[in-house]
Amino acid sequence: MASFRPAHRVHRLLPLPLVDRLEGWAVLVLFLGAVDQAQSGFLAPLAFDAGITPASVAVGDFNGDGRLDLAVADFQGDTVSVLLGNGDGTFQPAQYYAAGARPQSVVVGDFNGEGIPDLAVANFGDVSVLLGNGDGSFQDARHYRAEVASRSVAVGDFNGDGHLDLAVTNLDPLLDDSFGTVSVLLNAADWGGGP
Ligand SMILES: [Ca+2]
Ligand SMILES: [Ca+2]
Ligand SMILES: [Ca+2]
Repeated sequence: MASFRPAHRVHRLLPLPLVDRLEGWAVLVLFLGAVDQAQSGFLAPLAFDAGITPASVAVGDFNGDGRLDLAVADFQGDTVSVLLGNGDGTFQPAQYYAAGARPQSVVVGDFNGEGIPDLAVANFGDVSVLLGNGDGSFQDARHYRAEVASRSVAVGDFNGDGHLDLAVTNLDPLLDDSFGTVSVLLNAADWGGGP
C-alpha cells in the first residue's frame, strides 16, 4: 500500500488560498489565446461542463495522445473531473471520479514514477491521490491525512530524492494550533501494485 508520510508542519504562513473558489459556477471557462496580430489578448471564452462547483483546474496529458487535458476539482460534487482535450482548444465531456470531501484544489504529477500523470486533490481533512492508468482514466482515490481543511495543494520534490512530494495549505475553522500552516507530505516511493 502506497503512502505519503504523515503530514508535518514546516512553516507558519498566512492561510491565503492559491486558487480562488468560484462557487456557483457550473462550467469551466477557457480563454483561448489570440490567434493573429489583429486580435489582442484572449478570445471569447468557451465553456465546458465540469461539475457543480468547479474550484480548481490543472493541466496534463492523461491519455498520452500529445493533446493537453484538464482535471477539475468539484467542491460540492466531491469529485475530480477529467476532460480529455481534442487539441484544438475544445474538450470531450467530463468523466467524474470520487476525490474526497469538498475538494478545493487539484495538481498533476507522476507520483508513482511510472511515467503516467496522476492527480492529487486537496480535500476537507485529507489529500487524495488518483493514479493514472495512461488511457485518460484514473484509479480509485487513495487518501492521506493532512490537517483539518486543505485549501490548496502544490507539487514538487522537496527533499530531492527524485519522487514528487506535496505541499498542502491548512485552513482550520476551529482556529486551533493547525491554523496558519502548510503541511508537506513526503513521497514514500512505495506505491504497490494497486490502490
Ligand atoms: Ca491528452
Ligand atoms: Ca503515475
Ligand atoms: Ca521527494
